[in-house]
Amino acid sequence: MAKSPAKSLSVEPPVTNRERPNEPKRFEASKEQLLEFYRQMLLIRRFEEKAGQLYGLGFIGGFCHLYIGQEAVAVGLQSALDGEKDSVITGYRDHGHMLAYGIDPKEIMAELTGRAAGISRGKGGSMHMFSTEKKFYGGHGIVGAQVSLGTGLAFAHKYNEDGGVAMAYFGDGAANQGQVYESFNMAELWKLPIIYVIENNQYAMGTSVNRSSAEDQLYKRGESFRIPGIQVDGMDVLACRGAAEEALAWVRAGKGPIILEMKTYRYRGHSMSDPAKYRSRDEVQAMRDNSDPIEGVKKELEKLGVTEDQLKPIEQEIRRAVNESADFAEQTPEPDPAELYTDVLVGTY
Ligand SMILES: Cc1ncc(C[n+]2csc(CCOP(=O)(O)OP(=O)(O)O)c2C)c(N)n1
Ligand SMILES: [Mg+2]
Repeated sequence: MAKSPAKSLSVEPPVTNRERPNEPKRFEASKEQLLEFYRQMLLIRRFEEKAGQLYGLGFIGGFCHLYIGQEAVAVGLQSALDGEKDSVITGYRDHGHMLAYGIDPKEIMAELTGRAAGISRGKGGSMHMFSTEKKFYGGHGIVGAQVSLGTGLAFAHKYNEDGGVAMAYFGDGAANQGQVYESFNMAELWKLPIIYVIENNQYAMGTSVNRSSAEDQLYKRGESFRIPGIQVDGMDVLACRGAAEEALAWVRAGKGPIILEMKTYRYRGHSMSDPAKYRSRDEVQAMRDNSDPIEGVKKELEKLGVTEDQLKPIEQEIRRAVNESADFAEQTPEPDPAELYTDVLVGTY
Protein backbone atom coordinates (compact mmCIF):
# COMPACT_ATOMS: atom_id res chain seq x y z
CA MET A 1 0.00 0.00 0.00
CA ALA A 2 1.33 3.41 -0.92
CA LYS A 3 2.43 5.47 2.02
CA SER A 4 1.26 9.03 2.48
CA PRO A 5 3.65 11.48 0.82
CA ALA A 6 6.69 12.44 2.87
CA LYS A 7 6.23 15.72 4.65
CA SER A 8 9.30 17.11 2.94
CA LEU A 9 7.59 16.90 -0.45
CA SER A 10 4.91 19.37 0.51
CA VAL A 11 5.43 22.89 -0.76
CA GLU A 12 5.76 25.25 2.17
CA PRO A 13 4.31 28.74 2.00
CA PRO A 14 6.88 31.52 2.48
CA VAL A 15 7.79 31.88 6.14
CA THR A 16 6.97 35.25 7.56
CA ASN A 17 6.27 34.52 11.19
CA ARG A 18 9.61 33.28 12.49
CA GLU A 19 10.48 34.57 15.92
CA ARG A 20 12.82 37.57 15.80
CA PRO A 21 14.82 39.35 18.44
CA ASN A 22 13.42 42.66 19.62
CA GLU A 23 14.52 45.76 17.71
CA PRO A 24 17.48 47.02 19.72
CA LYS A 25 17.26 50.37 21.45
CA ARG A 26 20.13 52.79 21.89
CA PHE A 27 21.71 52.06 25.25
CA GLU A 28 20.95 54.61 27.94
CA ALA A 29 24.35 55.13 29.48
CA SER A 30 25.03 56.92 32.74
CA LYS A 31 27.63 59.70 32.71
CA GLU A 32 30.18 57.30 34.22
CA GLN A 33 29.50 54.65 31.59
CA LEU A 34 29.77 57.21 28.78
CA LEU A 35 33.05 58.50 30.17
CA GLU A 36 34.33 54.94 30.27
CA PHE A 37 33.29 54.38 26.63
CA TYR A 38 35.08 57.60 25.71
CA ARG A 39 38.22 56.53 27.60
CA GLN A 40 38.34 53.11 25.96
CA MET A 41 37.70 54.40 22.45
CA LEU A 42 40.29 57.13 22.78
CA LEU A 43 42.77 54.62 24.16
CA ILE A 44 42.30 52.45 21.07
CA ARG A 45 42.69 55.42 18.75
CA ARG A 46 45.84 56.79 20.38
CA PHE A 47 47.30 53.32 20.75
CA GLU A 48 46.76 52.62 17.05
CA GLU A 49 48.24 55.95 16.02
CA LYS A 50 51.33 55.13 18.07
CA ALA A 51 51.50 51.63 16.57
CA GLY A 52 51.41 53.25 13.12
CA GLN A 53 54.34 55.48 14.08
CA LEU A 54 56.37 52.60 15.52
CA TYR A 55 55.72 50.63 12.34
CA GLY A 56 57.04 53.55 10.28
CA LEU A 57 60.16 53.65 12.45
CA GLY A 58 60.78 49.96 11.84
CA PHE A 59 60.05 48.76 15.37
CA ILE A 60 57.18 46.55 14.24
CA GLY A 61 57.74 43.81 11.67
CA GLY A 62 55.27 41.82 9.59
CA PHE A 63 51.69 42.77 9.04
CA CYS A 64 49.82 45.36 11.08
CA HIS A 65 46.14 46.27 10.62
CA LEU A 66 44.86 49.30 12.48
CA TYR A 67 41.37 49.62 13.99
CA ILE A 68 41.04 53.40 13.72
CA GLY A 69 37.44 54.36 12.87
CA GLN A 70 35.93 51.13 14.19
CA GLU A 71 36.42 51.79 17.92
CA ALA A 72 32.71 51.94 18.80
CA VAL A 73 32.15 48.34 17.73
CA ALA A 74 34.55 46.54 20.06
CA VAL A 75 33.91 48.93 22.95
CA GLY A 76 30.12 48.91 22.66
CA LEU A 77 29.77 45.16 22.17
CA GLN A 78 32.35 43.95 24.64
CA SER A 79 31.09 46.24 27.39
CA ALA A 80 27.97 44.06 27.46
CA LEU A 81 29.82 40.75 27.88
CA ASP A 82 30.46 38.92 31.12
CA GLY A 83 34.26 38.85 31.34
CA GLU A 84 34.17 35.81 33.63
CA LYS A 85 32.16 33.56 31.33
CA ASP A 86 32.03 34.81 27.76
CA SER A 87 34.70 34.39 25.11
CA VAL A 88 35.84 36.52 22.18
CA ILE A 89 37.63 35.66 18.96
CA THR A 90 38.50 37.86 16.00
CA GLY A 91 40.69 38.20 12.91
CA TYR A 92 43.98 39.99 12.45
CA ARG A 93 42.63 43.53 13.10
CA ASP A 94 42.70 42.67 16.77
CA HIS A 95 44.45 45.35 18.89
CA GLY A 96 41.22 47.24 19.58
CA HIS A 97 39.38 44.13 20.75
CA MET A 98 42.16 43.37 23.20
CA LEU A 99 42.19 46.91 24.56
CA ALA A 100 38.41 46.86 24.89
CA TYR A 101 38.81 43.72 26.96
CA GLY A 102 41.00 45.56 29.44
CA ILE A 103 44.25 43.92 28.41
CA ASP A 104 47.36 45.91 29.36
CA PRO A 105 48.49 48.18 26.47
CA LYS A 106 52.13 47.45 27.40
CA GLU A 107 51.68 43.74 26.72
CA ILE A 108 49.97 44.45 23.41
CA MET A 109 52.58 46.94 22.22
CA ALA A 110 55.40 44.61 23.31
CA GLU A 111 53.77 41.87 21.23
CA LEU A 112 53.76 44.21 18.24
CA THR A 113 57.51 44.78 18.62
CA GLY A 114 58.13 41.05 19.10
CA ARG A 115 59.32 41.19 22.71
CA ALA A 116 59.33 38.42 25.31
CA ALA A 117 57.01 40.44 27.55
CA GLY A 118 54.37 40.54 24.79
CA ILE A 119 51.07 38.86 25.41
CA SER A 120 51.98 35.98 23.05
CA ARG A 121 55.61 36.12 24.29
CA GLY A 122 56.64 38.04 21.22
CA LYS A 123 55.97 35.16 18.87
CA GLY A 124 52.53 36.04 17.59
CA GLY A 125 52.87 39.66 16.55
CA SER A 126 50.04 41.93 15.51
CA MET A 127 47.80 39.23 14.06
CA HIS A 128 48.15 36.48 16.67
CA MET A 129 47.52 37.81 20.11
CA PHE A 130 45.95 35.63 22.78
CA SER A 131 44.88 35.91 26.38
CA THR A 132 43.25 32.73 27.50
CA GLU A 133 42.96 34.15 31.06
CA LYS A 134 40.65 36.81 29.63
CA LYS A 135 38.98 34.26 27.33
CA PHE A 136 40.32 36.15 24.31
CA TYR A 137 41.14 33.50 21.72
CA GLY A 138 42.97 35.57 19.07
CA GLY A 139 44.01 37.13 16.68
CA HIS A 140 43.83 34.97 13.43
CA GLY A 141 45.45 35.62 10.07
CA ILE A 142 43.38 33.25 7.94
CA VAL A 143 40.34 35.18 6.75
CA GLY A 144 37.18 33.51 8.10
CA ALA A 145 38.95 30.83 10.14
CA GLN A 146 37.98 32.48 13.40
CA VAL A 147 34.32 31.94 12.54
CA SER A 148 34.70 28.16 12.67
CA LEU A 149 36.96 28.34 15.71
CA GLY A 150 34.48 30.66 17.42
CA THR A 151 31.72 28.18 16.69
CA GLY A 152 33.88 25.61 18.45
CA LEU A 153 34.16 27.95 21.44
CA ALA A 154 30.38 28.19 21.51
CA PHE A 155 30.14 24.40 21.36
CA ALA A 156 32.48 24.21 24.37
CA HIS A 157 30.28 26.68 26.29
CA LYS A 158 27.25 24.53 25.61
CA TYR A 159 29.00 21.20 26.24
CA ASN A 160 30.50 22.38 29.53
CA GLU A 161 27.26 24.09 30.53
CA ASP A 162 29.26 27.08 31.77
CA GLY A 163 26.67 29.67 30.73
CA GLY A 164 29.13 31.50 28.47
CA VAL A 165 28.51 33.03 25.06
CA ALA A 166 31.08 33.24 22.27
CA MET A 167 31.43 36.41 20.24
CA ALA A 168 33.10 35.85 16.85
CA TYR A 169 34.02 38.91 14.82
CA PHE A 170 34.74 38.84 11.09
CA GLY A 171 34.83 41.26 8.20
CA ASP A 172 32.64 41.94 5.18
CA GLY A 173 35.26 40.19 3.04
CA ALA A 174 35.31 37.15 5.33
CA ALA A 175 31.52 37.00 5.07
CA ASN A 176 32.00 35.48 1.58
CA GLN A 177 34.07 32.54 2.85
CA GLY A 178 32.54 29.07 2.63
CA GLN A 179 33.42 27.93 6.13
CA VAL A 180 31.31 30.75 7.54
CA TYR A 181 28.18 29.03 6.19
CA GLU A 182 29.21 25.57 7.35
CA SER A 183 29.58 27.12 10.78
CA PHE A 184 26.20 28.87 10.57
CA ASN A 185 24.51 25.57 9.75
CA MET A 186 25.99 23.70 12.69
CA ALA A 187 25.52 26.57 15.10
CA GLU A 188 21.80 26.83 14.39
CA LEU A 189 21.30 23.07 14.24
CA TRP A 190 22.87 22.70 17.69
CA LYS A 191 21.54 26.03 19.01
CA LEU A 192 25.02 27.13 19.99
CA PRO A 193 25.45 30.25 22.12
CA ILE A 194 27.25 32.51 19.66
CA ILE A 195 27.00 36.06 18.41
CA TYR A 196 28.43 36.39 14.93
CA VAL A 197 29.59 39.97 14.49
CA ILE A 198 30.21 41.11 10.94
CA GLU A 199 32.34 44.24 11.07
CA ASN A 200 31.28 45.69 7.74
CA ASN A 201 33.88 48.42 7.31
CA GLN A 202 32.84 48.66 3.63
CA TYR A 203 36.07 47.19 2.23
CA ALA A 204 38.07 44.01 2.19
CA MET A 205 41.72 44.58 1.19
CA GLY A 206 40.91 46.71 -1.80
CA THR A 207 37.41 45.81 -2.92
CA SER A 208 34.23 47.41 -1.67
CA VAL A 209 31.49 45.24 -0.24
CA ASN A 210 29.11 46.24 -3.04
CA ARG A 211 31.54 45.05 -5.70
CA SER A 212 32.21 41.70 -4.09
CA SER A 213 28.94 40.67 -2.46
CA ALA A 214 25.82 39.53 -4.32
CA GLU A 215 23.84 40.29 -1.14
CA ASP A 216 25.49 43.27 0.46
CA GLN A 217 22.98 43.55 3.29
CA LEU A 218 25.10 41.21 5.32
CA TYR A 219 22.76 40.90 8.29
CA LYS A 220 20.57 38.75 6.00
CA ARG A 221 23.28 36.18 5.46
CA GLY A 222 21.92 33.82 8.11
CA GLU A 223 18.40 33.71 6.69
CA SER A 224 18.58 30.32 5.02
CA PHE A 225 19.96 28.87 8.25
CA ARG A 226 17.14 30.47 10.27
CA ILE A 227 19.66 32.68 12.07
CA PRO A 228 18.23 36.15 12.64
CA GLY A 229 20.32 39.20 11.85
CA ILE A 230 20.30 42.82 12.96
CA GLN A 231 21.95 45.75 11.19
CA VAL A 232 23.56 48.23 13.54
CA ASP A 233 25.11 51.71 13.32
CA GLY A 234 28.65 50.70 14.17
CA MET A 235 29.79 54.32 14.50
CA ASP A 236 27.50 54.86 17.49
CA VAL A 237 28.75 53.16 20.63
CA LEU A 238 25.32 53.37 22.26
CA ALA A 239 23.67 51.64 19.30
CA CYS A 240 26.39 48.98 19.46
CA ARG A 241 25.81 48.39 23.16
CA GLY A 242 22.03 48.33 22.69
CA ALA A 243 22.35 45.71 19.94
CA ALA A 244 24.66 43.63 22.12
CA GLU A 245 22.03 43.59 24.86
CA GLU A 246 19.37 42.21 22.51
CA ALA A 247 21.74 39.70 20.97
CA LEU A 248 22.81 38.46 24.39
CA ALA A 249 19.21 38.17 25.55
CA TRP A 250 18.46 36.02 22.49
CA VAL A 251 21.48 33.77 22.86
CA ARG A 252 21.34 33.42 26.64
CA ALA A 253 17.67 32.36 26.32
CA GLY A 254 18.92 29.29 24.41
CA LYS A 255 17.56 30.43 21.04
CA GLY A 256 20.83 29.74 19.25
CA PRO A 257 23.07 32.02 17.20
CA ILE A 258 22.43 35.55 16.03
CA ILE A 259 24.17 37.85 13.55
CA LEU A 260 24.99 41.50 14.13
CA GLU A 261 26.08 43.44 11.07
CA MET A 262 27.95 46.51 12.26
CA LYS A 263 28.07 49.27 9.64
CA THR A 264 31.44 50.85 10.25
CA TYR A 265 34.43 52.32 8.43
CA ARG A 266 38.19 52.06 8.58
CA TYR A 267 40.04 55.33 8.17
CA ARG A 268 43.47 53.87 7.48
CA GLY A 269 44.66 51.53 4.76
CA HIS A 270 43.88 47.83 4.95
CA SER A 271 47.31 47.18 6.40
CA MET A 272 50.41 49.34 6.56
CA SER A 273 50.98 49.02 2.82
CA ASP A 274 47.91 49.99 0.86
CA PRO A 275 47.90 51.87 -2.46
CA ALA A 276 44.49 53.36 -1.51
CA LYS A 277 43.29 53.35 -5.13
CA TYR A 278 39.87 51.94 -4.31
CA ARG A 279 38.35 54.96 -2.59
CA SER A 280 38.75 58.72 -2.65
CA ARG A 281 40.29 60.89 0.04
CA ASP A 282 37.07 62.86 0.08
CA GLU A 283 35.11 59.78 1.05
CA VAL A 284 37.41 59.11 4.01
CA GLN A 285 37.37 62.75 5.07
CA ALA A 286 33.58 62.94 4.92
CA MET A 287 33.35 59.92 7.18
CA ARG A 288 35.81 61.44 9.66
CA ASP A 289 33.94 64.75 9.61
CA ASN A 290 30.40 63.43 9.89
CA SER A 291 30.44 60.01 11.54
CA ASP A 292 33.44 59.81 13.84
CA PRO A 293 32.56 57.51 16.76
CA ILE A 294 34.67 59.38 19.31
CA GLU A 295 33.23 62.77 18.34
CA GLY A 296 29.81 61.12 18.67
CA VAL A 297 30.48 60.17 22.29
CA LYS A 298 31.78 63.67 22.98
CA LYS A 299 28.46 65.09 21.79
CA GLU A 300 26.59 62.72 24.12
CA LEU A 301 28.80 63.82 26.99
CA GLU A 302 28.16 67.47 26.17
CA LYS A 303 24.43 66.77 26.49
CA LEU A 304 25.11 65.56 30.02
CA GLY A 305 27.00 68.75 30.79
CA VAL A 306 30.55 67.38 30.47
CA THR A 307 32.90 70.02 29.02
CA GLU A 308 36.06 69.66 26.92
CA ASP A 309 38.06 70.75 29.95
CA GLN A 310 36.69 67.90 32.00
CA LEU A 311 37.88 65.45 29.35
CA LYS A 312 41.47 66.75 29.38
CA PRO A 313 42.64 64.61 32.33
CA ILE A 314 41.36 61.47 30.55
CA GLU A 315 43.22 62.47 27.38
CA GLN A 316 46.42 63.12 29.32
CA GLU A 317 46.17 59.82 31.13
CA ILE A 318 45.74 57.99 27.82
CA ARG A 319 48.68 59.78 26.25
CA ARG A 320 50.80 58.79 29.24
CA ALA A 321 49.68 55.14 29.10
CA VAL A 322 50.30 54.90 25.35
CA ASN A 323 53.74 56.51 25.58
CA GLU A 324 54.62 54.21 28.44
CA SER A 325 53.55 51.19 26.38
CA ALA A 326 55.72 52.35 23.47
CA ASP A 327 58.77 52.93 25.70
CA PHE A 328 58.26 49.52 27.26
CA ALA A 329 57.87 47.89 23.84
CA GLU A 330 61.12 49.43 22.61
CA GLN A 331 63.20 48.65 25.67
CA THR A 332 62.08 45.26 26.90
CA PRO A 333 64.18 42.31 25.58
CA GLU A 334 63.41 40.04 22.66
CA PRO A 335 62.64 36.37 23.38
CA ASP A 336 65.52 34.00 23.94
CA PRO A 337 66.29 32.04 20.73
CA ALA A 338 65.44 28.83 22.63
CA GLU A 339 61.83 30.09 22.72
CA LEU A 340 61.62 29.18 19.04
CA TYR A 341 60.92 25.64 20.18
CA THR A 342 58.35 26.34 22.89
CA ASP A 343 54.57 26.69 22.48
CA VAL A 344 54.77 25.19 19.02
CA LEU A 345 53.02 21.91 19.78
CA VAL A 346 50.50 21.29 22.50
CA GLY A 347 51.13 18.29 24.74
CA THR A 348 53.59 16.82 27.18
CA TYR A 349 56.04 14.12 26.27
C1 LIG B 1 41.92 32.59 3.53
C2 LIG B 1 42.57 33.91 3.24
N1 LIG B 1 42.41 34.47 2.03
C3 LIG B 1 42.97 35.67 1.74
C4 LIG B 1 43.74 36.31 2.69
C5 LIG B 1 44.34 37.66 2.39
N2 LIG B 1 43.55 38.70 3.06
C6 LIG B 1 43.94 39.22 4.23
S1 LIG B 1 42.87 40.34 4.81
C7 LIG B 1 41.84 40.19 3.48
C8 LIG B 1 40.59 41.01 3.37
C9 LIG B 1 39.55 40.71 4.39
O1 LIG B 1 38.63 41.78 4.48
P1 LIG B 1 37.49 41.85 5.58
O2 LIG B 1 37.02 40.49 5.90
O3 LIG B 1 36.49 42.83 5.12
O4 LIG B 1 38.23 42.38 6.90
P2 LIG B 1 38.89 43.80 7.19
O5 LIG B 1 40.32 43.70 6.80
O6 LIG B 1 38.14 44.83 6.44
O7 LIG B 1 38.80 43.98 8.67
C10 LIG B 1 42.36 39.25 2.59
C11 LIG B 1 41.72 38.88 1.33
C12 LIG B 1 43.90 35.68 3.96
N3 LIG B 1 44.60 36.24 4.94
N4 LIG B 1 43.29 34.49 4.21
MG1 LIG C 1 36.24 44.80 5.66
